Amino acid sequence: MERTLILVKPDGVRRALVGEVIRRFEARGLRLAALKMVLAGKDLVEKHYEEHREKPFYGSLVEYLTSGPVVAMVIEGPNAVQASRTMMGATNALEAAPGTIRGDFALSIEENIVHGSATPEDAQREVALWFSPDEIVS
Ligand code: IDP
Ligand code: MG
Repeated sequence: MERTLILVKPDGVRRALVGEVIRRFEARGLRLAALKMVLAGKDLVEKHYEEHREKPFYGSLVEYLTSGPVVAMVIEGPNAVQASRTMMGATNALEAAPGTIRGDFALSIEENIVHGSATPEDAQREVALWFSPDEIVS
């Protein structure tokens, strides 16, 4: 059993893909353990993406993530991190395989609909960053 953090990013919310993203994870057998809509502040997003602080796209990335509400969720199941990453597809949506969320709904390397933790260690850190323990339902 594993938990991971998923965000429907502001472009996904604007394009009304929240239900579609949740539907796919649930249909696959991953269980929702927490769910909320958040207008994320700069501080939270900067912490979330701190690994990218030195990248040339960091400023633009933080602006994108704070450009509107995101829907944050914790999903759980066996190998939830790997399973959800595979379902999301490649970071560059142009290269994401059809059948993946990014491959079906996006074309951009930046505006790519969803975030999912990349490793179980990242997942632990990110779940704790976005949710307090009492918001997660076992
Ligand atoms: P991931 O979301 O697939 O884990 P990361 O490399 O962790 O990809 O990058 C985080 C986010 O930063 C991406 O989802 C995307 O929104 C954005 N991003 C990544 N690489 C680039 C880039 O080269 N240009 C612009 N935005 C990028
Ligand atoms: Mg990443």
